[in-house]
Amino acid sequence: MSVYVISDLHGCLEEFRAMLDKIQFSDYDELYIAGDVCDRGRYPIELLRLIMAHKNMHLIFGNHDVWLARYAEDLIEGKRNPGHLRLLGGDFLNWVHWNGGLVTIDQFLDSEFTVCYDILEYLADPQYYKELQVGGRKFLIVHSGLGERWKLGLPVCEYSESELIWPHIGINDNPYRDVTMIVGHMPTFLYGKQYEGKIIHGRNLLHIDCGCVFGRSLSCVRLDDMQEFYVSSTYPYLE
Ligand SMILES: [Mn+2]
Repeated sequence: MSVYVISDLHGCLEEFRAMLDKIQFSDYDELYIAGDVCDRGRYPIELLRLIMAHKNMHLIFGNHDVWLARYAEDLIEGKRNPGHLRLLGGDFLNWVHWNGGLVTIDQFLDSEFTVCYDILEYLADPQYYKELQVGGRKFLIVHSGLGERWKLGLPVCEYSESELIWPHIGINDNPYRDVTMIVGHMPTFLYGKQYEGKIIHGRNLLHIDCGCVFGRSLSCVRLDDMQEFYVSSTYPYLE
């Protein structure tokens, strides 16, 4: 049995399937997804349903998962009465227009009601971080890493939802000396050309969003031996 971590799938179903093949993922393994299953990529809802169908795949929420959770009920109402969606303002439009939500919304609205309600229920009990121990080593998995207060070294349970899903952290921003933090959220190429499509190793901190939906790669880490796996992206390369 092995424990894997992956992040920022963003609808990249083909790459995700290729990764499961590559790591030979089985019913005896566990996979933690460090947030952002939906939006931007081609198959967000199908991907989410694949994850929901596996009891050994665990979603830790990112900012994009929060958007879908927040608006799932409105989208169901919108299936019955399309005018309802026009009433939704600011943050909904921000998701639709600037954050790749349109493809998720479109596919959600095209799904059967039973599927929509399954998704609503699945997203109703969010996890924002996961602490675990594998092979004597302690890990903390959290979508963005910790917010501005990270230097205070507060226990992770003291941070608010938004501090765990929104900050853009530095390469070494981990206050915990004996805990390896694993984060996504910021595609690694944004930290510099030398990190294109690769995991960044900070101080006790792994940045694993390798920018699959931006045309780089999908990465996955096996916590038992810290081996890294990569799958090439099928998406266009975005500067
Ligand atoms: Mn994110």
